[in-house]
Amino acid sequence: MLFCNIFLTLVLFFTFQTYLVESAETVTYTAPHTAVYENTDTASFDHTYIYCQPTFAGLRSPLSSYAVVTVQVWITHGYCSDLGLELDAPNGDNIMLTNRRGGSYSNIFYGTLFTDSAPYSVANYPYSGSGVVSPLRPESPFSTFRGHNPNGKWIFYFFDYYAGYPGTVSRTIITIQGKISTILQLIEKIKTNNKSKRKKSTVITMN
Ligand SMILES: [Ca+2]
Repeated sequence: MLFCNIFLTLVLFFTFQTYLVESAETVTYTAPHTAVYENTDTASFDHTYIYCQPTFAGLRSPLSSYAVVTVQVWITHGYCSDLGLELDAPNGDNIMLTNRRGGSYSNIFYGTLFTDSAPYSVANYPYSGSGVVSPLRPESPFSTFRGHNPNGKWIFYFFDYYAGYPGTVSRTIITIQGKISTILQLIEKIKTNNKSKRKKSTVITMN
């Protein structure tokens, strides 16, 4: 099995790869800490991989421990377990969003939002038919990227591991939200105040 995976990887890397065109992509900054990358290029792939390279700039670094990263994809595919999706951060950290999931069903990932807050993981969702499943947690959490500089070039890969049944991607959205929500900010403030009070109290007791 290991040999099989290595062989497939080698075949994929020596196969022609396509970059989703830059003219179809935009990055929108809605706040100093939030960026939305969207690529509407359409490309088909079978037994190869394609990719896009969003570049983010001006985000607060490092990503806070509350940062939320999500990815939404629109991929038509007749046999979804052919697929692998991988997101690489500028520092080289990477996670798999899906790795050979969805069995023989079609179009499971046509509109899927991958988010750490989804009730089901892509790995344990009870797939029982064709059609979009959303939202899903990725194979490894997006929180992997917290604590690192989000600015720079990210790479998002679309793999198709087996010949036959091509995939077609028509839209990709990657969102990085580094800003702490108002409620979380309030909770943090209360925690900080409580710690401060406890420290003062300890000092008084010792004196
Ligand atoms: Ca295929």
